[in-house]
Amino acid sequence: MIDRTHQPTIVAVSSAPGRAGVAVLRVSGPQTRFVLETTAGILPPPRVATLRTLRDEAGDEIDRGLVLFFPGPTSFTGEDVAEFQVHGSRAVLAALLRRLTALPGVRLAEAGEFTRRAFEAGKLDLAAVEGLADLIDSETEWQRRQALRQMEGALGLQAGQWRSALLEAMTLLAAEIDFSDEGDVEGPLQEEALQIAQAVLGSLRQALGSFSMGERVREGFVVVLSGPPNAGKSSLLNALARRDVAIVSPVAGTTRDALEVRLDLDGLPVILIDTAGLRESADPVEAEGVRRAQALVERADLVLSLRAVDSDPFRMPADAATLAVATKSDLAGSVRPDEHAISVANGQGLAELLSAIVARLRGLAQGEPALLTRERHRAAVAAAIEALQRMAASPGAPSELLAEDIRLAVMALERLVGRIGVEDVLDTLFAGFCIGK
Ligand SMILES: Nc1nc2c(ncn2[C@@H]2O[C@H](COP(=O)(O)OP(=O)(O)OP(=O)(O)O)[C@@H](O)[C@H]2O)c(=O)[nH]1
Ligand SMILES: [Mg+2]
Repeated sequence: MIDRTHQPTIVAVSSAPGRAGVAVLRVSGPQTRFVLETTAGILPPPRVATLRTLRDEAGDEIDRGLVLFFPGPTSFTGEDVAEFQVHGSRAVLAALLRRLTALPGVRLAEAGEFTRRAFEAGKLDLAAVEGLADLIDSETEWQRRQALRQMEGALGLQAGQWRSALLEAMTLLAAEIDFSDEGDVEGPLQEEALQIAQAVLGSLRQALGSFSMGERVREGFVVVLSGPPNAGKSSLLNALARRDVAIVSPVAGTTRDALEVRLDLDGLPVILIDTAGLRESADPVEAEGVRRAQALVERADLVLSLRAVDSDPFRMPADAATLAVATKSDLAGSVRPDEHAISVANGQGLAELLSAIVARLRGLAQGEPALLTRERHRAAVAAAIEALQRMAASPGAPSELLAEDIRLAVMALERLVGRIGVEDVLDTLFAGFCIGK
């Protein structure tokens, strides 16, 4: 345990900045009781919201509000924690912060410092901290569910199960090494260890399979609008965004730069990207736009391939990652059976197109929220898989060698939950939190 008695006590506004009915100010550290007693009178009973008048050093009233005291170690950070729920005005918060930070041993918190202390006290593992960060950033229902599950420790729990199974296999191999005489063939204990490793390997592979979905839900599904000039791509972007984002005009080649909007489609986070109309162009700027459009199509999760009903219907091949869309259905023309007919002019087919997009993206998902959501998770699990695959491919090899592969796999899992090799990850992660988290 680290000695925290001389750690500074930190204070920060934990609610969003700006005017609000109520704002929350948090305090954590050894001076918390003193902070409460000097500003809010006698210490309130633990975990009971208590109405108090908050006073400055001259005894003048700053505000009235609810005060809560969470004694350590059963608090968020593991230290003594206090919460002030006061009126959410700039002046109240400024006066209260001035008062608190003037007390000895108290200073303003740095970004993510509350969560960092919680992590250091063992209240959250690294994956849970990442889940908390994602939950605070979550904008759609799928993001919320995935982040919540991770914050509640689903990945940490699973990693712990993998790890203890592997440690059991390691023990078996150690016994095998102890009991076997020189020149002996490797025996039943090694066999048993290999079986355990195989089972863990299967489970790791399954988790790895959820990564691409986890990453998509965290970062957003990329849906690209593609097609010839004047197909109505920018018009559709504006209609789906319900905002006038992109310039629309009858001039072919209007859009050059890719424009993106973030949408919440039935709980799925989507990054919808409008691109330049595809055609040969002598204009270097337009040609660059077309090149970028093609590159975006390559990395899209779903491409909406647009053409106007009054254009040649057989020009555009569609594939699995494409939805064919016939635009301007209010005009005379033809629609192929595989096309979704829409009109931005009269709204026809837009709701159906949205449902089709959601159905396609949902089809990429398995039922449960994904376990792996970041490149860091993928890399750690892939490293564990690599080590165990090597082991599984060498039955009968000296148990010392197999034990080394298990050790490497266990190390990878320790990195996953942040037991080792965390400093650089922590610095970037906590820097991404706001002050007061
Ligand atoms: N009648 C009708 N006209 C439409 C519809 N959608 C778009 N248009 C018109 O078609 C023209 C081209 O629309 P845009 O949305 O700019 O087409 P685009 O595909 O973005 O074109 P580029 O950016 O040049 O590649 C504009 O004059 C729009 O008003 C529609 O549903 N019905
Ligand atoms: Mg356009």
